[in-house]
Amino acid sequence: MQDLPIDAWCRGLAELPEGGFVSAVNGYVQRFGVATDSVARYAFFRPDRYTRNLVFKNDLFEVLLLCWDRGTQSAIHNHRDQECWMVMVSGCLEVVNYRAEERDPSRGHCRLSPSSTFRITRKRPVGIDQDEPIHAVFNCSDRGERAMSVHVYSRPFDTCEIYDFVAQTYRDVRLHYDSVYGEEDASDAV
Ligand code: CSS
Ligand code: FE2
Repeated sequence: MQDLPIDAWCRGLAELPEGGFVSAVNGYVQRFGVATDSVARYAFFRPDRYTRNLVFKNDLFEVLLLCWDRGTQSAIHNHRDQECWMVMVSGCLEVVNYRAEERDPSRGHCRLSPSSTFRITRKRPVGIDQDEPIHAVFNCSDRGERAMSVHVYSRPFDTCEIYDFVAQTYRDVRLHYDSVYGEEDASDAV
């Protein structure tokens, strides 16, 4: 695997053909990693939650740098039926997948069961399995270090469903950027 600076990595993605984009990205993330020292201008951490930092966006896909401080994790969520790839820049993430056992949209009810767990490392980028689209993500880095991951979403989406495992409910939430092209976006930050 060859590491590229993040801006060159995004330009390479943008050159992939739109027809067959999914398999082209599968190959691309296996061949090219993101150089850790190239992401500093996009990296904003918060101690209480992970941050979403926009690096590149066109009609077909967006690239975000997600910054995971010690102990942070995502809610249980989905990706609106969009494709997602995750590439580690530093540290390690653990993904817990869930299966929807029963769902009643009329009352926002969904009962989940955990299905599988896996880790993403620099050597092992992953695509989210469209058959298991509900997941939560944890920073599982050794010695409680920070983690950074690059996420490709195709097509871009700005809402998702989040799930409450215990209450067996789910609802739509809007997704926000904490920074856009390296600028902290106070108006849009949650
Ligand atoms: N999908 C989450 C990150 S965990 S895969 C997000 O975009 O915020
Ligand atoms: Fe996700």
